Amino acid sequence: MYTAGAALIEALHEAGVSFIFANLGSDHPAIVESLAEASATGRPAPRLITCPNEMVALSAAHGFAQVTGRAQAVLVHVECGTQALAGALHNAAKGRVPVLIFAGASPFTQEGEMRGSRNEFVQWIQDVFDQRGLVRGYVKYDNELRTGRNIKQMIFRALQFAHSDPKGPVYLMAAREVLEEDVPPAAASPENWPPIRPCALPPSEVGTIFADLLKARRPLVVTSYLGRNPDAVMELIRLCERLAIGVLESVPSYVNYPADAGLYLGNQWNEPVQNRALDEADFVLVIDSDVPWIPMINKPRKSAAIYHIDVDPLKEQMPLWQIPARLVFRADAEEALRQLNDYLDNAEIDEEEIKERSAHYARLSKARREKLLLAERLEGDVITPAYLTACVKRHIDQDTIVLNEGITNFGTIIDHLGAIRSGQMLASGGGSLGWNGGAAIGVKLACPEKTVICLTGDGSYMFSVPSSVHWIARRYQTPFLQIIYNNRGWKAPKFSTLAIHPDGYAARAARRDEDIGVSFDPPPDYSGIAAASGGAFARIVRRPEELNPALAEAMNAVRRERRCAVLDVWLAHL
Ligand SMILES: Cc1ncc(C[n+]2csc(CCOP(=O)(O)OP(=O)(O)O)c2C)c(N)n1
Ligand SMILES: [Mg+2]
Repeated sequence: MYTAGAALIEALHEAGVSFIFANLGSDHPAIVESLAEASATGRPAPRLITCPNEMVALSAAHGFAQVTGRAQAVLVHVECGTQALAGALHNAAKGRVPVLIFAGASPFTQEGEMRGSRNEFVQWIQDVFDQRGLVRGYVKYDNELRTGRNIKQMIFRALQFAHSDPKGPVYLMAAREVLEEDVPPAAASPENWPPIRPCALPPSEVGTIFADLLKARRPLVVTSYLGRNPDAVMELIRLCERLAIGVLESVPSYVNYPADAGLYLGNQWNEPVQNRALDEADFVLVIDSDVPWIPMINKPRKSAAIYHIDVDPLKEQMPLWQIPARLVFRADAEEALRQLNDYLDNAEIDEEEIKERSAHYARLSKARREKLLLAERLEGDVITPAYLTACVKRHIDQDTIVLNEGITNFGTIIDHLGAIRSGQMLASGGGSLGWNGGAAIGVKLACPEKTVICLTGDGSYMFSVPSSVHWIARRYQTPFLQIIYNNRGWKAPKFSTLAIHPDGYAARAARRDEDIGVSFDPPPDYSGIAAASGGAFARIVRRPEELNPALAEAMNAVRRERRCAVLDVWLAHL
């Protein structure tokens, strides 16, 4: 016999969970006790990472899963800790990232009827009617463990949900009495709850897609998160190169195509302009994208043949969604692209047409890269986001992973990083700010041999709870470099207001350099926060000539001294 808490830890270990990102409370004695026992007796168990903030804990599990595909555990305190997961839960859900969240629940007995019965005042305060309801809009599966006797089965089933496409967070909770229950070991094995195998296209439809594709003069792929699977990128390259199909990324959260390829036509974000490649396209294959374009201003022409392949084509968590696709498929990008590539082996292809098209896209792509190079030139004595990113790029090797939470500089960062390897750049995939610091910890725990660099807005740095992040980073030795694109405030909400009220009071006030509620003047000492909480190398960079020496020192701190570095780089005021 052992406790249900011990069975839970054993189940996590057996399921391949390496880390428990934990913020503890009165609900966790059985778990803390069984981890201490495992450590004392040499029994294998996941490693507990103490996380002073829940959002950071979940962001760390998010980053870990993005680079490994594997859900880690996040342990939080009853309903309070669940609430404190905050926007990180939104990010994991929207980014379709697998994570297992476990929360305790207030004990359900109050007179010592069972081990674990209430003995602290707060257990009356923290008892709520619908704890699982707090997360239900964001998790793929939620349940309460009512006995320790099938706790392993329940953990394996929750992980099966988390790891099956569309992937996402799952939530389990259990009261203290349940976790304290003495239970016999259960003969359950995670192999009996395998994730669902990837879906393919119906074979009869592959020819239908090709009928339009082979007729097209300007075929285009639009994608955002296909690159979460590097093998899907390989298949996409094979298809696009064979048929000379252009590739446009839309708010990419992964590297979906090598940026130096002649078929790569760049990325789009919120720009209120019609994208030329999208306008010219007569065939558009949307693969794995939540927002392939924003149709008010930017969309394909009416006559374009649009096909849509996605792990989540219905966008089941989005109340409003539609693109005018002829056919829609729920399929795994790698599988579907491989089917298309196999079909291609026997298709009749007009090689002249392909030559013409390759040359056309290569011209567009070259012009784009030349324009980007021009933008990287420094003029005057203000550091521009393009210049900054180009300087960072010089420090990036094949073992570097960049985390992008650049907000209004998101697209600029992608443009000027010019990532060419899948996995080299990640974004959260969600819309709740503050992912980057925690995610860097998770990425570094998953890939200790990689260099991790976060590029973040100043607002997003504050959202990321840097005091917690840098304390964890030092404690668990996950050094990374964080570069703050400091425009002294929130530029995005200013853009939003000016887009709707271009000549209103706010716009006029902004033109007079008055604050409309978005400025951080006087700004905090951002890098000082990291130095104080985690001993990070800290530097403020205000002038262009200071940038490269500071970058070199910061890289040295991360790679040689193995400590975090934060560069607070001042850009033009928002
Ligand atoms: C948790 C959360 N709160 C608020 C917002 C709204 N929001 C979107 S962008 C933004 C500004 C971010 O500031 P910063 O990181 O400095 O980037 P900048 O806009 O200056 O480029 C805000 C507040 C959000 N997306 N998420
Ligand atoms: Mg800012």
